Amino acid sequence: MSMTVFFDEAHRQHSPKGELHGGELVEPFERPSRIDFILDRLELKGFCDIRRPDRFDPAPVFQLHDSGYLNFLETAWDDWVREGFSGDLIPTTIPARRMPANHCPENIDGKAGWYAMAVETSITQGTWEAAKASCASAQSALRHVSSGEAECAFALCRPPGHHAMRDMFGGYCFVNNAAVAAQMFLDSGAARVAILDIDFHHGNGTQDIFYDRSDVLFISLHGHPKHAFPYYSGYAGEVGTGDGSGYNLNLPMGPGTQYDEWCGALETATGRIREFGADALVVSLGVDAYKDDPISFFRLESKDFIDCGRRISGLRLPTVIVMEGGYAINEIGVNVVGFLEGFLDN
Ligand code: Q9C
Ligand code: ZN
Repeated sequence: MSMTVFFDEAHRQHSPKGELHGGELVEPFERPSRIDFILDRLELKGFCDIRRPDRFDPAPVFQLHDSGYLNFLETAWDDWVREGFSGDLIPTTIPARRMPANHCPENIDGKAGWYAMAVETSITQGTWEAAKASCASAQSALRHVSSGEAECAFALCRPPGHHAMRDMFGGYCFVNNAAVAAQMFLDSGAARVAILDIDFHHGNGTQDIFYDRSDVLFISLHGHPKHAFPYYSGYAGEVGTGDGSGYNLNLPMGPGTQYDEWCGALETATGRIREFGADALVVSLGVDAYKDDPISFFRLESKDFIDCGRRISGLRLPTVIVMEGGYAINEIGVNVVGFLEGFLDN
């Protein structure tokens, strides 16, 4: 088995000056250099098939996301500049509990808050271009696998996607790349697709998009929302609704969780995927469960990502691996590529 990597330099166009963190604007944790560290490690480890994605296909994106939301992403920066602002676009107000919130505002600050699920994520001039290019990588990886050309592929997406809901951005995410890949697996003939999200944070966006559907099983291993972003989503009691009831599985874990416990949750997840009878798999690969991640609280070691990749590979499914989070940038390459090596080694 080999692993083709899809990646687009256009990710650099999303480079906000600041992230609202601890009452200050700090250099964003989700920064362009994350990709450089991963590319360096891929090269060192002999992953030489690195391709630029081909065209961005808007159709599955419009199928999963709200058109008003996508239009907002496309026009937000120009509206912000027209309003006379020159800093990063960060909304100040969000529709909070018990506000009627029946109308999307025309004012750009209000509009940005309407479409936000959190306010740490800045929008800049090139954000929409970068988000489309990121999604295009997931789409090309998907075509590479669904065509039967390969058993697996790695979409080195940036910005990430799993916090992006049907009509909301946040958590550094704008377009839900993993959800788009899953939908495209279905559109190319799969009957049942599983999404396994091993990023430290709950994949609230992916959960939101598929919450009422039984053709996509969503499973997330994450820091317990009592203590971790996104705080208002990710509890074990969130199991899906309507047709989707029983097709959403949240496995939250507490501060200090180590690989023995985490791996038990992973085994629960793979068992559920087998029982579901998935015929394709999307992995939301964040490596922020790593022990030294600056914004997370699990204690996985670098070798654990290798073992994790090996176990997921044991499902023997056509698989698209989509890059999500990971902020310990000095080790991000080792951890991501370790996962890929473990996956290929099985
Ligand atoms: N002030 C992903 O890993 N809040 N997103 C962090 C630091 C946002 C993480 C708290 C975390 C978002 C894709
Ligand atoms: Zn994360």
